[in-house]
Amino acid sequence: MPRLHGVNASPFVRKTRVVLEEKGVAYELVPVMPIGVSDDFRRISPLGKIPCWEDGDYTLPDSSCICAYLERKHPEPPLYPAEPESLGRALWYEEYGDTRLVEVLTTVFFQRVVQARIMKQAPDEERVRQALTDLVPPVFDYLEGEVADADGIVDGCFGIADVALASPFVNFDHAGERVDPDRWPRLAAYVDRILSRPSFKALVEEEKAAFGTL
Ligand SMILES: N[C@@H](CCC(=O)N[C@@H](CS)C(=O)NCC(=O)O)C(=O)O
Repeated sequence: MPRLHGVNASPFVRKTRVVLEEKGVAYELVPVMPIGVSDDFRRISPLGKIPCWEDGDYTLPDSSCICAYLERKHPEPPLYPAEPESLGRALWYEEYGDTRLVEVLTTVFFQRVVQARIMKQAPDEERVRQALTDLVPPVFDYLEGEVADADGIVDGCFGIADVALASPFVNFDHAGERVDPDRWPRLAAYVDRILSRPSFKALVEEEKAAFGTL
């Protein structure tokens, strides 16, 4: 059976697992914490990052590479638009989710969950406050103007863009934060809609049990 190396809390591992769930691909999750990784792991993931895919002799790091590979390997249901302009938009939102959104939302997650719950040290609430007041609002303002009242952000169809955009919001939720529906009503509804898909729900329950945030 193919193996996915990584741990749950990572928005990139979650993104890949949701794609695997949506496509109905069976796999084994091999726990790898991305700190001080072994030489063996670095051979299959040269940047030392999670996730990394392994199927027999074939190995592939990076969530975006793995998800694109899975799309070709298991085409149904399609998660990437066929039309060039739509595909371009989907890849842009995936990139935005993986970079800016992960950066601002996981700052809060790192302090409240990793630092406080896992490392048992006082969270830096000043950093959290700064993230929530300075970094998060411009990102949410942008997304509020982009999301649709539909199954997905690109052409109204659920796909890779929605998986990548919604995944970091699970970390935000673990940190006790949600999108304020009074300030960003379309974004709040969009995130709720995507995270209520069975593929996300099962993983989120598993994570909440592990983090004690149920
Ligand atoms: N672009 C990569 C990013 C992966 C990534 O940054 N993973 C984090 C965990 S959330 C990691 O492994 N960090 C360890 C490090 O940066 O050394 C992807 O999409 O898979």
